[in-house]
Amino acid sequence: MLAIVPFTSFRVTDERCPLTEVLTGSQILCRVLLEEGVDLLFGYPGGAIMPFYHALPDYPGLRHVLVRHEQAAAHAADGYARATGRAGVCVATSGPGATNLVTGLATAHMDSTPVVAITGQVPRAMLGRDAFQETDIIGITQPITKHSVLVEEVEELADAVREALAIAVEGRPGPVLVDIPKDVQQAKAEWVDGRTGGRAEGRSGGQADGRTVGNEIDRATRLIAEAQRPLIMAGHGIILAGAYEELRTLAERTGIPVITTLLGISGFSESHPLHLGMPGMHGEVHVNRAIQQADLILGVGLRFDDRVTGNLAGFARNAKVIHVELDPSEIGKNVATEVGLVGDARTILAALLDGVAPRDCEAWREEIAGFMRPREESYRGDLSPQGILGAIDAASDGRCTIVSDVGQHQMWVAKLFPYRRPNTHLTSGGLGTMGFAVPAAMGAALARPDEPVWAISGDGGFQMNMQEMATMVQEGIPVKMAVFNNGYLGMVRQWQQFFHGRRYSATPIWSPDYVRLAEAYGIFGRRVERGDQVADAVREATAAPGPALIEFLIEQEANVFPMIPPGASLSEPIEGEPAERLVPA
Ligand SMILES: Cc1ncc(C[n+]2csc(CCOP(=O)(O)OP(=O)(O)O)c2C)c(N)n1
Repeated sequence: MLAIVPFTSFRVTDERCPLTEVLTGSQILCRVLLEEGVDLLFGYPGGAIMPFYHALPDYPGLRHVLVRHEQAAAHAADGYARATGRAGVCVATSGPGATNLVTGLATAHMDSTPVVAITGQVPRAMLGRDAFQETDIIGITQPITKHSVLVEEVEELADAVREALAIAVEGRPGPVLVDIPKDVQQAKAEWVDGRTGGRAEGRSGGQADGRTVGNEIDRATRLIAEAQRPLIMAGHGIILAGAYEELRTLAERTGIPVITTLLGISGFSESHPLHLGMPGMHGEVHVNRAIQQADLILGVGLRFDDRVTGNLAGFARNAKVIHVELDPSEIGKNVATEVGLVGDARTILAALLDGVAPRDCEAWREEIAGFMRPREESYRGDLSPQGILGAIDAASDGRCTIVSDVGQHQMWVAKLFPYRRPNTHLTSGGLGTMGFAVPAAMGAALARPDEPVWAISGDGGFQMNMQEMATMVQEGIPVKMAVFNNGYLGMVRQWQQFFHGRRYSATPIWSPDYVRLAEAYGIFGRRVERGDQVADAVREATAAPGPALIEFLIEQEANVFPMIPPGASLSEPIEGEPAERLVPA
């Protein structure tokens, strides 16, 4: 076959001599991305990144998805990363393009997901002169990235990109930004056998794993053996480490009930008899009571953040804490820790399994069962979140990924969907970013082409990134979208009802006609007003070949219960409509 070689100063030498080419920075960038296994980019072009976009068509192995807003590129890369465990890559131009990525990078940073952002920058000679579309994106993103670099020489570009992709995924994952001045993208360098020289030695450092020593494991196994009321609290680290089997085996061997935090959901099957539910602000009453009664909490891969603990002074006062965490700075940060086990959740759980003797916690589980009560939600009528989520589960034969936005629906999606398969619940936990679901679902859908991916949003969050329907149509990304339309920024309205004397300031929100909107994009659209319409609409949307949008007109003033008021402890839940708790605004 005839190979067509683009004209470069291209020199073929005999076998003993290295193959040397002269490439532009942009070509080097494309090559390195491909070599490192990247095949998908979410981005948006502009002046300072044009040399890269000029080179891109020569590398058909790099699929580029043109988003409609750079925030969506970052969230889509994040959704892809969460679904695959690989780095998601997004691209933007300098100035406004780069700053539009910021919310997405902060989201990835808070939830430890590996996103690599590649930004164009003004030419080196213009740096620091307030040039057109110049922003110090390195400075802006420093606190919300794991690492960032301004590439000052084309010879450094290849290693900078390799390093970025490696740093994003290794240890505790997180976002990395590579800022590349336009003239570095245009500059040429010799490319010798896949390298540009420079720092070919690679990087040193990185997080060593398994730093936990044996006697700490022994102390932990002893505490597990002695505890009368132990709980496992499983966080995102279970999913990031793929520690599903180890977690299940540990739970089954000891009979210890498992709590999954918002980001730990789908780390442990919800149909497992040892699964208890979600803790914290909107956690189940029996879960929070179990925490308050526990004498041991084995926290795995989580931060003990304030949404989980409530008022720290009143959190799990009878419990000793064993904290398994890859990032040592998390240990002891929020809760006092008896034993800190530093390392990857899978490695540490495997080490614990070596030492943990079989036992059961039947009496304790019975005690917890006594805390359970029928779920009380405040929606009236038959169009309930539970019914909608059940229909979504049924229409996909239990094989779908749910990406939720932020608000009341997020809590319903967290608590009411029966997650049975690993890593099938994606949401913005730490930053709580409205607008996340739709673009993140695009990334997840491209990562999981063989199953339905549902973006579930409120009418507020959906309107923050609904422009991405155009991306889905142009790129053939079959995201199924559910809008829980209650006519309010529901979660804020709920706080106004409970704590601000029902003063609904700036929370009623108008929506367009979503069915006609779907029509305008040429996609399937339905409005569901009654419970008896739910199953058909969901089935049809699932079967529709491309993206699909369903608007569910849900109860307008339904509330999420239970709720721990801000500043209160887990022992002080609001369990129903709180008329007597109203306080003046
Ligand atoms: C970008 C962003 N802005 C503001 C908020 C604050 N906030 C949290 S929940 C919420 C209301 C969400 O309303 P909606 O999307 O309609 O969902 P619902 O709560 O009604 O289910 C708001 C405004 C946020 N989390 N993110």
